[in-house]
Amino acid sequence: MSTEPSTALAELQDRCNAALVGLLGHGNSEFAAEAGPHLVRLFEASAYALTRGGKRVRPLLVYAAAAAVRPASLDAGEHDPAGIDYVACAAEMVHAYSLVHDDLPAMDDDDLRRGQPTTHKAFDEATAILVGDGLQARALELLTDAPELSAETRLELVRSLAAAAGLRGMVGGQAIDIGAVDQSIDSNHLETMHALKTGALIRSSVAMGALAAGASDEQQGALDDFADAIGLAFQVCDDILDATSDSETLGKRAGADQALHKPTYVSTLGLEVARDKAEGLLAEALAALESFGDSAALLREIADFIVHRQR
Ligand code: GRG
Repeated sequence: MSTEPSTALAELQDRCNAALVGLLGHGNSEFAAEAGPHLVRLFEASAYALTRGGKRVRPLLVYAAAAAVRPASLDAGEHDPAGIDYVACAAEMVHAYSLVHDDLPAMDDDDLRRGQPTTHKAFDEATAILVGDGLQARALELLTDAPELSAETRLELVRSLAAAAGLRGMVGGQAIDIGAVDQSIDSNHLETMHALKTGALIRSSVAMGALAAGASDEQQGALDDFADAIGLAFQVCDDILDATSDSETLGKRAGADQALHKPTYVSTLGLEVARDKAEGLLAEALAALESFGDSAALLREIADFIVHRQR
């Protein structure tokens, strides 16, 4: 059981952090400086939202899924970001955008994120909206530019990420979430909401890593099963942490779901059943990886970390 990422995962987090800085800023600082102080500020706000803190779960899933299919896919990229880094960063950019918008007054209205003031507090609301819009667009641009990948693969990657982020994915789930405030919903309805709001991007991160590494249909199917189970486990654990931890440990407001009258796995199932559910989903996720043998070691470590993390 691991509450912190293993050394291998920490190295991939570092790799992703370096790539994020390069791929957000590449060629942009001169461009922004020429365009004036407002654009410079927007780039600063984008870097603030993207590069400060965060567990990097989605990029880790991209790297680990690629490694499960083709371990050599992680070999390059020590200096210049490789194709897989572009894909990992695209997943993180969409995630970071969703957090910036989720924290806005019209959404959850939060002041704290990743242990720092939320982007609209550190900058202003209009800037935070533009940061989200810009990060989402940049993510798709990265997929179209990803080196070493064929045009067909890039197109499939764009399709996967755009679908996961959109009306039938994360944004659709957010709409259900907003509508569920003050409502008591059954666990099936809760599952549908989270499959879209949180699960779709997690599923796409795994699928994109596999796609970039040239997965067969059979491998992709097994990884979808893994992703569905671990995506739901991620949300169950997020609800448990929201109910049981504190804001300093989480780096975001603890107890937010209860304060906002949102139904959660804890409010719907109770704490103990929610904990059992998370462990059951972890077992399901690990079972889906059986055919991969040792090449899925990183995916197993991430799954364990997702379920046993403290923040
Ligand atoms: C307003 C146009 C518009 C769109 C809104 C806000 C939004 C789209 C969707 C919300 C999706 C969302 C924020 C889901 C929450 C998922 C979740 C549990 C996030 C926390 O993820 P972690 O724990 O965070 O991986 P770190 O900070 O570690 O990256």
